[in-house]
Amino acid sequence: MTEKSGQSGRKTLSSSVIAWGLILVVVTGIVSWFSFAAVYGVGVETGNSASNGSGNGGTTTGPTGPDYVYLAINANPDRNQSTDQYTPANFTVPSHTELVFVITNYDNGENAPASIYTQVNGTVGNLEYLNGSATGVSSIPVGQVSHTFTILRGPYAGFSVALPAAGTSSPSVVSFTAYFNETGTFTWQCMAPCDSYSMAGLGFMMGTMTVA
Ligand SMILES: [Cu+2]
Repeated sequence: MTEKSGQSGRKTLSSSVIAWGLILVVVTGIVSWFSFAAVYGVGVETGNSASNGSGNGGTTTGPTGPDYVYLAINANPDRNQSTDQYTPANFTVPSHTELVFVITNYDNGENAPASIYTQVNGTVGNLEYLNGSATGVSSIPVGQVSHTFTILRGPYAGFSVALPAAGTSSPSVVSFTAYFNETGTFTWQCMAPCDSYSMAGLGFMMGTMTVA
C-alpha cells in the first residue's frame, strides 16, 4: 500500500516532468520562431505595410486630412453683447490645402442682409453644412441670417457664407470646405447689418484672412 502509493507518486511526478518538458519545448520553439521572424523579417504581417516598393528607404507620406479653421461669433459670456465680434477676426490659413471652416455663432440676433448674402458662394459645391448635418444647403432664409463671412475684393471677391442665428440656448454651427490658392492678405467682412461699429471695425465684423 505504502509502496504502491509511492510508485504511483513517482509515476505522477515523471508524467508531470514530461508534460512540462513538452510545454517548454513548444514555448521555446514559438519564441525562437518569432525571434527569427523578427530578425529576418519573414512571416510577420502587421497589416499596413509602410513599404511601397519605392526603394528609397520605405518612407511614405500617407494621405493628410484637412486643416480646420475654427471661428466664433460673440463667444463671450454675454451672448447678446452689443459689440458683435468674430474671434479670431484676423487669421492665417495655408494655401493649396483643403480647409474645413467651422464657425460657431452664439449670437441669437437676426440681421437680414441683401438677398445675395443669403447665398453660399465660393465653398466646395457652393454649400455649407448646418449644425453637423451631412446635407449641405446653398442658402439661408433671409429672416434667419445673423451674420455673413464675405469677401468683396481681390481674387476671392464673391466668396460668401451666411450664418444663421443661434438658438436661445445653443449656438448655430456652420461648416464648409474651401481652398484658397492665391496667397496674400485679404479683407473679409460681415454683410448682415448687425452693428455699425462692428461692421466698420477691423477685428470685429471685419478682418483679414492671410493665405500663406
Ligand atoms: Cu455681423
